[in-house]
Amino acid sequence: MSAGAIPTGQSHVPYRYAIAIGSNRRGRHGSPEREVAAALSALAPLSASPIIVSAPLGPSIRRFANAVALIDSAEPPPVLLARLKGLEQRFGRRSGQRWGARVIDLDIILWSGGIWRSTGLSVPHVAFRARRFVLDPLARIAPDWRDPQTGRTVRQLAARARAVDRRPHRS
Ligand code: A4P
Ligand code: MG
Repeated sequence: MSAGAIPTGQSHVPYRYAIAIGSNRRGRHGSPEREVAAALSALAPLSASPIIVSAPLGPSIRRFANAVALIDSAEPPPVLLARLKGLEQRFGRRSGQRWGARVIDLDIILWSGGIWRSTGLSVPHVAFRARRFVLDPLARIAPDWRDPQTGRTVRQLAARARAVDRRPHRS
């Protein structure tokens, strides 16, 4: 296990993952908040953050519901990603425009194995350090998890992202 990883404690399952969940479109479960709640149930997490509402980052105009879940799994990252994509399909996510409105988006943020890079998959997630809609809920459930790339804890990354948000904007 690399230095940036967190131990999985007494668990018999080899890997721990932090999964970010986002929705900004109604689906068969109802509102985006309900879609996120249903995804949390489907993932059967060890722990789950509260569901937050966040302003959209990027071109979408619809507000998002977001949450983060911690799960233990024997699946290596590409196998877990395939399962998450299957779950997105079951929730009725249509493929198409990147960053478009979506019933559910499931991203792997961190895993206990440190850094993973393969075609179409990077863990840690490349953008999570700048995203309060990931860091704020993640800090509620895993503040001491260390990012293996920067050596910073989730608590520190969340504080930095908040500080960036507070900076006066120049136009
Ligand atoms: N991929 C690479 N690394 C990963 C990873 N760690 N986890 C690849 C998951 N997927 C990963 O993702 C595109 C491809 O990224 C995947 O096929 C996978 O091989 P996608 O989910 O199919 O498409 P996407 O969601 O449109 O792209 P992406 O990159 O996940 O979008 P983002 O960056 O997550 O942005 N604003 C708020 N407030 N809240 C949000 O949740 N989400 C987005 C989506 C934009 N703005 C938002 C939110
Ligand atoms: Mg995604």
